[in-house]
Amino acid sequence: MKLLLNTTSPYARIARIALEEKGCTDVVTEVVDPWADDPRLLEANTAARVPALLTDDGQRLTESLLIVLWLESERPSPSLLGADKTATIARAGVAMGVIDAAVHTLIGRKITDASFDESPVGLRRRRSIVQGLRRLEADPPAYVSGPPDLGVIATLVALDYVRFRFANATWMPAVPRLDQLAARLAPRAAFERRRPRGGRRPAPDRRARGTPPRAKSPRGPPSSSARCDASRPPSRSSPRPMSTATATA
Ligand SMILES: N[C@@H](CCC(=O)N[C@@H](CS)C(=O)NCC(=O)O)C(=O)O
Repeated sequence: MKLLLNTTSPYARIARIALEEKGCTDVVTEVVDPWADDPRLLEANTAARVPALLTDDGQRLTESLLIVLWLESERPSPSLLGADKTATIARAGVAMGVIDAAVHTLIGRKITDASFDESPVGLRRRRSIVQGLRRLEADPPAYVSGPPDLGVIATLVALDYVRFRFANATWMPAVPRLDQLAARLAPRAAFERRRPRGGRRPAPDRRARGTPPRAKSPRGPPSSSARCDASRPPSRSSPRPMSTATATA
Protein backbone atom coordinates (compact mmCIF):
# COMPACT_ATOMS: atom_id res chain seq x y z
CA MET A 1 0.00 0.00 0.00
CA LYS A 2 1.07 3.55 -0.54
CA LEU A 3 -0.09 6.56 1.45
CA LEU A 4 0.23 9.98 -0.13
CA LEU A 5 0.51 12.66 2.52
CA ASN A 6 2.25 15.77 3.66
CA THR A 7 3.86 16.28 7.02
CA THR A 8 1.44 18.85 8.40
CA SER A 9 -1.99 17.58 7.38
CA PRO A 10 -4.08 16.49 10.38
CA TYR A 11 -6.20 14.35 8.05
CA ALA A 12 -3.15 12.51 6.79
CA ARG A 13 -1.95 12.13 10.37
CA ILE A 14 -5.20 10.45 11.36
CA ALA A 15 -4.90 7.99 8.48
CA ARG A 16 -1.28 7.34 9.30
CA ILE A 17 -1.86 6.75 13.00
CA ALA A 18 -4.81 4.49 12.22
CA LEU A 19 -2.71 2.41 9.82
CA GLU A 20 0.05 2.10 12.37
CA GLU A 21 -2.24 1.31 15.29
CA LYS A 22 -3.92 -1.35 13.15
CA GLY A 23 -0.53 -2.96 12.75
CA CYS A 24 -0.24 -2.14 9.06
CA THR A 25 3.43 -2.22 8.31
CA ASP A 26 3.48 -2.57 4.54
CA VAL A 27 2.61 1.05 3.89
CA VAL A 28 5.02 3.12 1.88
CA THR A 29 4.54 6.82 2.48
CA GLU A 30 5.07 9.41 -0.21
CA VAL A 31 5.20 13.09 0.66
CA VAL A 32 3.40 15.32 -1.83
CA ASP A 33 2.42 18.97 -1.89
CA PRO A 34 -1.36 19.07 -2.19
CA TRP A 35 -1.23 22.66 -3.41
CA ALA A 36 1.21 22.05 -6.25
CA ASP A 37 -0.95 19.92 -8.56
CA ASP A 38 1.43 17.03 -8.10
CA PRO A 39 0.48 14.50 -10.82
CA ARG A 40 0.85 11.63 -8.34
CA LEU A 41 -1.77 13.18 -6.10
CA LEU A 42 -4.09 14.19 -8.95
CA GLU A 43 -3.96 10.61 -10.17
CA ALA A 44 -4.74 9.28 -6.70
CA ASN A 45 -7.36 11.82 -5.69
CA THR A 46 -9.39 13.91 -8.11
CA ALA A 47 -9.86 16.39 -5.26
CA ALA A 48 -6.05 16.77 -5.02
CA ARG A 49 -6.04 16.39 -1.27
CA VAL A 50 -4.09 14.33 1.18
CA PRO A 51 -4.37 11.68 2.43
CA ALA A 52 -4.85 9.23 -0.41
CA LEU A 53 -4.24 5.53 0.10
CA LEU A 54 -3.40 3.35 -2.87
CA THR A 55 -4.22 -0.26 -2.14
CA ASP A 56 -2.25 -3.19 -3.48
CA ASP A 57 -5.09 -4.06 -5.85
CA GLY A 58 -5.10 -0.60 -7.36
CA GLN A 59 -7.94 1.09 -5.49
CA ARG A 60 -7.59 4.77 -4.67
CA LEU A 61 -9.00 5.53 -1.25
CA THR A 62 -9.48 9.09 -0.12
CA GLU A 63 -10.94 10.98 2.86
CA SER A 64 -9.30 10.27 6.18
CA LEU A 65 -12.36 8.84 7.90
CA LEU A 66 -13.25 6.67 4.90
CA ILE A 67 -9.74 5.28 5.02
CA VAL A 68 -10.33 4.47 8.71
CA LEU A 69 -13.69 2.93 7.79
CA TRP A 70 -12.02 0.77 5.16
CA LEU A 71 -9.35 -0.26 7.63
CA GLU A 72 -11.98 -1.22 10.20
CA SER A 73 -13.68 -3.48 7.70
CA GLU A 74 -10.48 -4.98 6.30
CA ARG A 75 -8.75 -5.42 9.59
CA PRO A 76 -11.32 -5.38 12.40
CA SER A 77 -8.81 -6.18 15.11
CA PRO A 78 -7.74 -4.17 16.93
CA SER A 79 -10.84 -2.06 16.55
CA LEU A 80 -10.42 1.71 16.65
CA LEU A 81 -14.03 2.16 17.69
CA GLY A 82 -13.58 1.38 21.36
CA ALA A 83 -16.02 -0.22 23.79
CA ASP A 84 -18.72 2.39 23.24
CA LYS A 85 -18.74 2.87 19.46
CA THR A 86 -21.37 5.59 19.49
CA ALA A 87 -19.50 7.69 22.04
CA THR A 88 -16.25 7.21 20.14
CA ILE A 89 -17.80 8.38 16.87
CA ALA A 90 -19.50 11.32 18.60
CA ARG A 91 -16.19 12.51 20.07
CA ALA A 92 -14.36 11.96 16.80
CA GLY A 93 -17.00 14.15 15.14
CA VAL A 94 -16.33 17.00 17.54
CA ALA A 95 -12.59 16.68 16.96
CA MET A 96 -13.08 16.67 13.17
CA GLY A 97 -15.04 19.90 13.55
CA VAL A 98 -12.01 21.42 15.27
CA ILE A 99 -9.68 20.15 12.56
CA ASP A 100 -11.91 21.37 9.73
CA ALA A 101 -12.23 24.82 11.33
CA ALA A 102 -8.47 25.10 11.80
CA VAL A 103 -7.70 23.99 8.24
CA HIS A 104 -10.37 26.30 6.82
CA THR A 105 -8.80 29.19 8.70
CA LEU A 106 -5.47 28.47 7.01
CA ILE A 107 -7.24 28.31 3.64
CA GLY A 108 -9.07 31.56 4.44
CA ARG A 109 -5.71 33.23 4.99
CA LYS A 110 -4.55 31.94 1.61
CA ILE A 111 -7.60 33.41 -0.09
CA THR A 112 -7.25 36.77 1.67
CA ASP A 113 -4.56 37.28 4.29
CA ALA A 114 -4.10 37.01 8.05
CA SER A 115 -7.00 39.43 8.53
CA PHE A 116 -9.24 36.49 7.64
CA ASP A 117 -8.99 35.35 11.27
CA GLU A 118 -10.90 38.41 12.48
CA SER A 119 -13.49 38.35 9.68
CA PRO A 120 -17.00 37.10 10.46
CA VAL A 121 -16.26 33.72 8.88
CA GLY A 122 -12.83 33.55 10.51
CA LEU A 123 -14.41 34.21 13.90
CA ARG A 124 -16.96 31.47 13.28
CA ARG A 125 -14.12 29.06 12.57
CA ARG A 126 -12.34 30.18 15.75
CA ARG A 127 -15.50 29.63 17.72
CA SER A 128 -15.73 26.11 16.29
CA ILE A 129 -12.19 25.40 17.43
CA VAL A 130 -12.76 26.80 20.92
CA GLN A 131 -16.16 25.21 21.46
CA GLY A 132 -15.00 21.87 20.09
CA LEU A 133 -11.98 21.79 22.38
CA ARG A 134 -14.11 22.84 25.35
CA ARG A 135 -16.58 20.06 24.69
CA LEU A 136 -13.81 17.50 24.41
CA GLU A 137 -12.22 18.87 27.59
CA ALA A 138 -15.52 18.58 29.46
CA ASP A 139 -15.88 14.93 28.48
CA PRO A 140 -12.53 13.68 27.25
CA PRO A 141 -12.14 10.30 25.60
CA ALA A 142 -10.95 7.62 27.97
CA TYR A 143 -7.70 5.80 27.40
CA VAL A 144 -6.41 2.85 29.37
CA SER A 145 -3.80 1.07 27.27
CA GLY A 146 -3.17 -0.49 23.88
CA PRO A 147 -4.38 0.94 20.58
CA PRO A 148 -6.43 4.10 21.20
CA ASP A 149 -9.86 4.57 19.70
CA LEU A 150 -10.73 7.02 16.95
CA GLY A 151 -12.05 9.52 19.50
CA VAL A 152 -8.65 9.65 21.17
CA ILE A 153 -6.79 9.76 17.85
CA ALA A 154 -8.88 12.57 16.36
CA THR A 155 -8.87 14.56 19.61
CA LEU A 156 -5.11 14.51 19.99
CA VAL A 157 -4.52 15.18 16.29
CA ALA A 158 -6.86 18.18 16.57
CA LEU A 159 -5.11 19.49 19.69
CA ASP A 160 -1.62 19.16 18.20
CA TYR A 161 -2.71 20.76 14.95
CA VAL A 162 -4.36 23.76 16.60
CA ARG A 163 -1.26 24.32 18.73
CA PHE A 164 0.98 23.90 15.70
CA ARG A 165 -0.96 26.38 13.59
CA PHE A 166 -2.07 28.84 16.25
CA ALA A 167 0.91 28.86 18.57
CA ASN A 168 0.34 31.08 21.61
CA ALA A 169 -3.14 32.16 20.55
CA THR A 170 -4.79 33.95 23.44
CA TRP A 171 -8.16 32.49 22.54
CA MET A 172 -6.96 28.93 22.99
CA PRO A 173 -8.85 27.44 25.96
CA ALA A 174 -6.99 25.69 28.74
CA VAL A 175 -7.44 21.95 28.29
CA PRO A 176 -5.67 20.25 31.21
CA ARG A 177 -7.57 16.99 30.84
CA LEU A 178 -6.71 16.77 27.15
CA ASP A 179 -3.11 17.59 28.04
CA GLN A 180 -3.15 14.67 30.46
CA LEU A 181 -4.52 12.42 27.74
CA ALA A 182 -1.80 13.62 25.35
CA ALA A 183 0.86 12.88 27.95
CA ARG A 184 -0.44 9.34 28.35
CA LEU A 185 -0.38 8.72 24.60
CA ALA A 186 2.98 10.42 24.02
CA PRO A 187 5.00 7.22 24.47
CA ARG A 188 3.08 5.57 21.62
CA ALA A 189 5.28 5.75 18.56
CA ALA A 190 2.34 6.25 16.21
CA PHE A 191 1.60 9.57 17.90
CA GLU A 192 5.02 10.89 18.69
CA ARG A 193 6.59 10.21 15.32
CA ARG A 194 3.66 11.68 13.41
CA ARG A 195 3.55 15.12 14.97
CA PRO A 196 2.92 17.91 12.44
CA ARG A 197 6.15 19.42 11.24
CA GLY A 198 7.52 21.46 8.37
CA GLY A 199 5.30 23.40 6.00
CA ARG A 200 4.95 27.13 6.34
CA ARG A 201 4.38 27.99 9.94
CA PRO A 202 2.18 31.06 10.28
CA ALA A 203 3.36 34.02 12.27
CA PRO A 204 2.39 33.70 15.93
CA ASP A 205 -1.00 35.04 16.84
CA ARG A 206 -0.86 38.82 17.00
CA ARG A 207 -2.18 38.74 20.54
CA ALA A 208 0.38 36.21 21.63
CA ARG A 209 0.63 35.10 25.22
CA GLY A 210 4.40 35.12 25.07
CA THR A 211 4.83 31.47 25.92
CA PRO A 212 7.18 29.48 23.70
CA PRO A 213 5.78 27.07 21.11
CA ARG A 214 5.90 23.34 21.73
CA ALA A 215 9.37 21.91 21.37
CA LYS A 216 10.12 19.82 18.30
CA SER A 217 10.04 16.09 18.74
CA PRO A 218 13.50 14.82 19.60
CA ARG A 219 12.87 11.52 17.86
CA GLY A 220 13.73 12.61 14.36
CA PRO A 221 11.86 12.13 11.08
CA PRO A 222 9.22 9.48 10.68
CA SER A 223 10.11 6.26 8.95
CA SER A 224 9.08 6.14 5.33
CA SER A 225 7.59 2.70 5.31
CA ALA A 226 6.11 0.13 7.59
CA ARG A 227 4.81 -3.36 6.97
CA CYS A 228 1.11 -4.18 7.22
CA ASP A 229 0.76 -7.79 6.30
CA ALA A 230 3.77 -9.94 6.93
CA SER A 231 2.66 -12.34 4.19
CA ARG A 232 2.97 -9.66 1.55
CA PRO A 233 6.24 -8.52 0.05
CA PRO A 234 7.19 -4.94 0.74
CA SER A 235 6.11 -2.42 -1.88
CA ARG A 236 8.78 -1.53 -4.40
CA SER A 237 7.84 2.11 -4.50
CA SER A 238 10.58 4.21 -3.14
CA PRO A 239 9.66 7.01 -0.78
CA ARG A 240 10.10 10.49 -2.15
CA PRO A 241 12.20 13.15 -0.52
CA MET A 242 10.52 15.67 1.71
CA SER A 243 8.54 18.28 -0.17
CA THR A 244 9.95 21.76 -0.06
CA ALA A 245 6.52 23.21 -0.57
CA THR A 246 5.29 25.78 1.86
CA ALA A 247 1.75 26.49 0.75
CA THR A 248 0.01 23.81 2.68
CA ALA A 249 -2.67 23.44 5.24
N1 LIG B 1 -12.07 15.67 4.18
C1 LIG B 1 -10.73 15.40 3.78
C2 LIG B 1 -9.89 16.68 3.93
C3 LIG B 1 -8.50 16.52 3.35
C4 LIG B 1 -7.80 17.86 3.21
O1 LIG B 1 -8.44 18.92 3.15
N2 LIG B 1 -6.48 17.82 3.14
C5 LIG B 1 -5.74 19.06 2.94
C6 LIG B 1 -4.43 19.04 3.71
S1 LIG B 1 -4.71 19.37 5.42
C7 LIG B 1 -5.41 19.22 1.47
O2 LIG B 1 -4.92 18.31 0.86
N3 LIG B 1 -5.72 20.40 0.93
C8 LIG B 1 -5.50 20.72 -0.45
C9 LIG B 1 -6.67 21.44 -1.05
O3 LIG B 1 -7.66 21.70 -0.35
O4 LIG B 1 -6.62 21.72 -2.26
C10 LIG B 1 -10.17 14.24 4.61
O5 LIG B 1 -10.75 13.97 5.68
O6 LIG B 1 -9.22 13.57 4.19
